[in-house]
Amino acid sequence: MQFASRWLPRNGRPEVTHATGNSYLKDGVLPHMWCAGCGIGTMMGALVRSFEELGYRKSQTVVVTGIGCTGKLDDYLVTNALHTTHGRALAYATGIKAFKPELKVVVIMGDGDGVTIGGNHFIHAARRNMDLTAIVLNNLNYGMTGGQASATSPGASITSTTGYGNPERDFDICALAEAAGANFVARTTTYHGWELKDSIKTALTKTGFSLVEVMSPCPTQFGRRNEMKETTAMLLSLRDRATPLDHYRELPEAQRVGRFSTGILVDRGEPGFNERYAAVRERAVREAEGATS
Ligand SMILES: Cc1ncc(C[n+]2csc(CCOP(=O)(O)OP(=O)(O)O)c2C)c(N)n1
Repeated sequence: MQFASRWLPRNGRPEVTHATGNSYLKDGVLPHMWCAGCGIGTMMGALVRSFEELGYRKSQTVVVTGIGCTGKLDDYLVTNALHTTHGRALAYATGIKAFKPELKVVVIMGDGDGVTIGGNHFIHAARRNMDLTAIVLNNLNYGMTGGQASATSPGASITSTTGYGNPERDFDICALAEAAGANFVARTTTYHGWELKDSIKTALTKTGFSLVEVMSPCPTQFGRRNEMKETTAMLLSLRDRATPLDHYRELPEAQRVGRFSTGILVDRGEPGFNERYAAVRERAVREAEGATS
């Protein structure tokens, strides 16, 4: 089965890609398990197209996931894969990349995995500027376990654990990554399929910690409780809320309510962990040899 090869980008300019990414999918795995309207399949399509366009070798690529609907993604791929524990995917990925810097390591997480139970690993992977690409699909709740509130469920939203409205405030995942030191941060949505593929592709080419936040409310658990009963309503909401960074910056505070900035939000280009670590190792070896000679 082939993914549709046409996307309608935000500016309405139709573009065509011949990349299907199909060679990175296991035979016979489609149709996938995700609910109708869920964006995880869209994200997987963007990821495998990016691999194809960048010519990623399967044997050199490792997709690391945690637990959750989003964490099921590695089941579909023929790359190396490591399905880890809830919230700890970045810790496993850090070990892989530190030991084998030549591998391309991509970490796929839900918002629960990535920044709720996994918040501490997330902060420190960004602080270390680990040479990883983290893709967080933000569906605004714990999808797999029944739609409980996560650290990204908006204040006042209705979830299975906040039946009268969420009293907590939500994380801005991109702001968190930026503050912690990530080299590259981008945000887009599953409505903007073409931009999604480009964001992932760009992130994969960066050194240091790169993050793509993919906004895609869970239609089954979150949408139906929060006035997005139909999948189309959810997609139109993504279309209307997503605001390119330049435009977002110009908006007065009051007009930012209900919107989020999209595009490349941070691009620092600082040395990543592997480069810094190699320099430290070299110095240590030099000094140790100097001490024994
Ligand atoms: C340590 C641990 N705590 C809790 C769970 C139960 N659990 C499994 S998936 C999940 C929620 C996943 O939510 P998220 O990471 O946002 O992914 P989604 O399913 O929404 O894609 C939870 C709480 C678990 N497997 N392990």
